[in-house]
Amino acid sequence: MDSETSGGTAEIIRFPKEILDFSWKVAISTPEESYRLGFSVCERFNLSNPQNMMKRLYVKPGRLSLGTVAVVCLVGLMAGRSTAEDAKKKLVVGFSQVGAESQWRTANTESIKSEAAKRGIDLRFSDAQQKEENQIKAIRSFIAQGVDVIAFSPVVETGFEPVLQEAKKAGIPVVLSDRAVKVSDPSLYVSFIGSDFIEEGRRAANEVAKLTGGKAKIAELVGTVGSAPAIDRKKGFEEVLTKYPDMKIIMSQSGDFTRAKGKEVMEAFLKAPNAKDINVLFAHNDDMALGAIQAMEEAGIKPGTDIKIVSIDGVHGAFEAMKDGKLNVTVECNPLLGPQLFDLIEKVANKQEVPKRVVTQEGVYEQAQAAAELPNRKY
Ligand code: GYE
Repeated sequence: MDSETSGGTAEIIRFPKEILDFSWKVAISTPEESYRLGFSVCERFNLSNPQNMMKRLYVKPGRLSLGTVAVVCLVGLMAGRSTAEDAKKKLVVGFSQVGAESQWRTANTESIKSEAAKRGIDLRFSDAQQKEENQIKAIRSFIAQGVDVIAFSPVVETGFEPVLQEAKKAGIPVVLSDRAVKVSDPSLYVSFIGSDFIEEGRRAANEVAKLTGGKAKIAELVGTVGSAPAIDRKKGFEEVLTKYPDMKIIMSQSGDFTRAKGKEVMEAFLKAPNAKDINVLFAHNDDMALGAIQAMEEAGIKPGTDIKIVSIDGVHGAFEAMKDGKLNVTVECNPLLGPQLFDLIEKVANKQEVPKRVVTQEGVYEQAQAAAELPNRKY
């Protein structure tokens, strides 16, 4: 008999040997032993209030009848328990993550996994290693598994329309986490939770203006090409630059949101003929800024002083670098989306109304605040 579908008695059928063993041992034991045995079985099966139950059994006369009563009680309690469990079927969620490219991402993954565990959700987690094709494959596999809800953080904005149509056809709702997609049919996802990346870009540019008095020759380390945060952070940053005629981006290249590529691209920037003009680095995330700091130090340049650095995320490493005077500003982007994400997912699974867009709350941190703020940072 299939225990998932058969209701109360299925749980009993799963443990017949333990039940029989218990019944037999109780029948041949002294009352004290039977009490102890019964107590341990109650604990083994996680039955509620074993103490009371065994007290009740203990006062029954005769060892054989005690054993019988014990088994009957156990059967009843376990049947009740499994019925309750069946009624509360686990929610199955498929989550396709971008990868493990940055400290931000690692914190985001941890937040999602721990929140799912806390809520007893069956999370099918898949890491796309920053490749869109892996993500499409993962989503297809979630559809084939018949999960209740699909959530994902799209590596890039475009190219997901066909697979999202497949999910829609299968009747599986999709929630976007952290990054957006561009689709012609907005009904292909139910909700999108994440930061306002355009606003982050604006905040970064305002900080550059503050640091330089509005005179900046900027090298820009762009995030993953085609990703929502790279597109929108650039957009917000450039929007503010239009107000400052003496602030210009003089070099711009993608470092794919990783520390290693951030370092590599910064090395190339520093070899350019106009490298001496750079007085600001704007990095679309902290990891790339941290890689660039290393490149500057190796080239004998003082990061944070010779070249001012503004980046986005607010990870621990950025606060450490600010404390050491090597990074000037980090614009916060909160990765701890787990609790809010699963609030949304649970509502979606229960067919409740959810907002199409949920924006996370974030701040900006300057060097002078770093030491005091560091112990409070959760990622
Ligand atoms: O800024 C970066 C990560 O999508 C907001 O992705 C996220 C970005 C984050 O790799 O560090």
